[in-house]
Amino acid sequence: MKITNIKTIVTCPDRNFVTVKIETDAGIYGIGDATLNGRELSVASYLQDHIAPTLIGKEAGRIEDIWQYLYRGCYWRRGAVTMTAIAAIDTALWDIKAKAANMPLYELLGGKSRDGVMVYGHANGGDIAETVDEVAKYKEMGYKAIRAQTGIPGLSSTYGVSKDKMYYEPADGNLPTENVWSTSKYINHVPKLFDTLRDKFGFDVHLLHDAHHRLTPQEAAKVGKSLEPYNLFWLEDTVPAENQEAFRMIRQHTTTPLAVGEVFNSIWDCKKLIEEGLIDYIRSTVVHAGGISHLKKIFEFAAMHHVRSGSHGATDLSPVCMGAALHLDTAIYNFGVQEYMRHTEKTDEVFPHAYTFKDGYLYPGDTPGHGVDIDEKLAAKYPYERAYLPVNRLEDGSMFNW
Ligand code: KDG
Ligand code: MG
Repeated sequence: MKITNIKTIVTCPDRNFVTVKIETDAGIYGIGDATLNGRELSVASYLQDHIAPTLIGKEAGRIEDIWQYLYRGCYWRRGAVTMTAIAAIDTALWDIKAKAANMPLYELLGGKSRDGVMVYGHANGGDIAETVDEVAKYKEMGYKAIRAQTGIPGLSSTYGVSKDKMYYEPADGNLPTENVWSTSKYINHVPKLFDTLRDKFGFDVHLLHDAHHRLTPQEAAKVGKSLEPYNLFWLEDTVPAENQEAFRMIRQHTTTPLAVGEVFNSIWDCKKLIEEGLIDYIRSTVVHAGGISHLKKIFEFAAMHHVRSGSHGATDLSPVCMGAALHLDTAIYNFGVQEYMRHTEKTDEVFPHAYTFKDGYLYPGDTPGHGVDIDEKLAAKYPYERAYLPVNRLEDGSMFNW
């Protein structure tokens, strides 16, 4: 089965998504997500201008060889744009292989290790009372795990606290929005949120929190320690993990479980974090970490070191990524949790999918492949709209500096 055509589809049904579609001479096609929030067109060009011409005529079933060809063959290894493009090709090829075998993808990845995939949703409010109301809504919908974020008194906006409640869209504006951040204000406020939530909802629901890479190691250690009485499922993205050693300091001072990895694109971003047991959850996902082939290797390496998966699943990762991630989540044995921010109705119409939500779990469905498709005609109705992720400054006007 040879690759005959590769299309890159850019569409904006409420937000931008990039999708790659690989067609074969057997009439089977596969699709992969290539969305990189705020940098979508760079990946589209990488796919269309650089990758597509090299793969026409190649054997579609040689997934590992094509992965290595794209990773090693281009000389310029890694990087978010490259790895997102490779991920999209890899996902589409796994989709083709599973469709050709007439099997849901999880069967090719080793079969089911679990029946359903526990997911967490985002409850966020401008203040603690509003966040409490949002957590109550997620509980009513059946969620077993809920991420809680709140605005910080004295700061006019906080990244991760969106106006939309059921979707999470941090990208906006024709030019980047600028947010102001104060760690001291945050550190004093966040334990109050979890104190109120545990008081109101007890300890039967998993609570998670994301610090969005805003802390120094010392500050992260302090936040982790202050949240210990509330028994969090995890504390996410405390420090930017470019310096993996920084997690040693946090680890020594707190037993709050640590999660990181949504911006990682390769095993080399987390090798030390995993092998030294500095984290509890690795949050990389299919679209940004080299596709199913590479993410599976990361998760298997993590399994050897008591680290579980917790894949990123914000609204800016398309339903194609979600579908693929759910098959991998279903197959691996060291699964932890899967993030699930719902997509808007318009997005779901463009990407019909087999996965379903019930009672706090997602189910990938049994459709051959990863179970997600793209309606190209509908997609063509929504042209790309420029949007950026916000920039952070400190109260003195300087760029956020760690
Ligand atoms: O594009 C960036 C978002 O996906 C990110 O801010 C979401 O932190 C996030 C999360 O945990 O979902
Ligand atoms: Mg995050």
